[in-house]
Amino acid sequence: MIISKDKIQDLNQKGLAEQAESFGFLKLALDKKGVDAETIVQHLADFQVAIPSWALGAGGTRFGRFSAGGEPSTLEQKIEDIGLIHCLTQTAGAVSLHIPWDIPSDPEAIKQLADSHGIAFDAVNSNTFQNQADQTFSYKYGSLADRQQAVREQAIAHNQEVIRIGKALGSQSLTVWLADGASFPGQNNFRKSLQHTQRALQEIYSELPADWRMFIEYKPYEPYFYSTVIQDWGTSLLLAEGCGEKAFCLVDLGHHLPNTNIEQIVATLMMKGKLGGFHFNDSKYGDDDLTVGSIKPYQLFLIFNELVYGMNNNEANNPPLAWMIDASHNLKDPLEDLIQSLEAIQLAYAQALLVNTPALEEAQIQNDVVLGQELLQDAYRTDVRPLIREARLRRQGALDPIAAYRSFDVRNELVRERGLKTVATGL
Ligand code: PSV
Ligand code: MN
Ligand code: MN
Repeated sequence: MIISKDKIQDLNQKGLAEQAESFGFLKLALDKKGVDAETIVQHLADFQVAIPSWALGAGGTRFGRFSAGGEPSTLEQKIEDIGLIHCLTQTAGAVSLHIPWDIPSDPEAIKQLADSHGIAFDAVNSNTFQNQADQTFSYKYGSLADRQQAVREQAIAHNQEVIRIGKALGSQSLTVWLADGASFPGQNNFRKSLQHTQRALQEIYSELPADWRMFIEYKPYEPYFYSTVIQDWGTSLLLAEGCGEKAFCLVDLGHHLPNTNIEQIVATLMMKGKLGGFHFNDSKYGDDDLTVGSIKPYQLFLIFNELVYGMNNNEANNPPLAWMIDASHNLKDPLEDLIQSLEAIQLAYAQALLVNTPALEEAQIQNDVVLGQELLQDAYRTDVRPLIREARLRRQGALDPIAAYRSFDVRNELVRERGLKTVATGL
């Protein structure tokens, strides 16, 4: 075993005194502000984010792909990789599968393996943006929105199959992201595409088990560059409402045009009780899928501020959200990248938990614009790393997961086990 709780505990020893000191110091400072550090630590320890099965290998671009070496080539190996991340961070307690990239041959055995690593099965993702070897009709011009009924039926049947696979694994949600769109004016009829999509989603929805939810993801462009059928949160909401109470919108951070106010979208959807899932990543230009928090950490904090507000106020009974990292690229070791993303998510969450909401509301009532900004930035500028380390420590995770990953020489161990020229299935 490359990593174990015992090995982690041994490694933690030399940092324990320093952690006790920095945590004690911050706890006192927060006490003075009326903030209970213990409650925040508990929230952080409970917070789990799903790892998508397609993020464990090096991502590629259309210009090339550079393998990380030791990449997982089976679903079992993917679960093992998530097990490694979870063991270190104690934050990655779920996996989100992509079908057909990860069809389990023996669902019971996979469930047991995941269970042995403390990993649950989060949303299952369907794929009608690629053709599969055995399919009859092509998705070249569309799937759920396609003008041909036979293509739509094939795509509907695929989604229903994904639900069946997810059921066998204990998943309770389906995420639908559609590539459907057009690259040239005149290519598609907007109205018909949307109507086809709505009816197809309704059919998929009708097969959803009673305790399941359906997440409808939106994206403004790519792979098509003139129009996308589910282009924004409004379209996603329209479609979700057209399906029923188990259908929700899914916000992926990278799926917005530059400068979109994503925190406002989050607030609106939660207020309506219609935010179902959240995909984390970061970007400078578009759907860049960069490491969470690597480019716009303040935006991430502002988004978490709205998420925390929604969770605390149980707005319109918005259900607990399905959290997932949706990022992979071709430079870093993918496991180190995911560890960094998890850390960035925890940082933003912790900072948002520090916001003095009553004072902020009072500042808003008084039109004290300066104080409103001061209150938010006071939380954002607090070094919350001792809280995050404490949460990990209490769950027997690593004080410093990246340092631990490197000290256990994980990547080289994986290369020794699996080889250097490996290609993980998926994006
Ligand atoms: C494509 O943009 C995408 O990244 C979507 O965000 C989906 O969630 C993901 O692929 C997997 O289908
Ligand atoms: Mn996504
Ligand atoms: Mn994306």
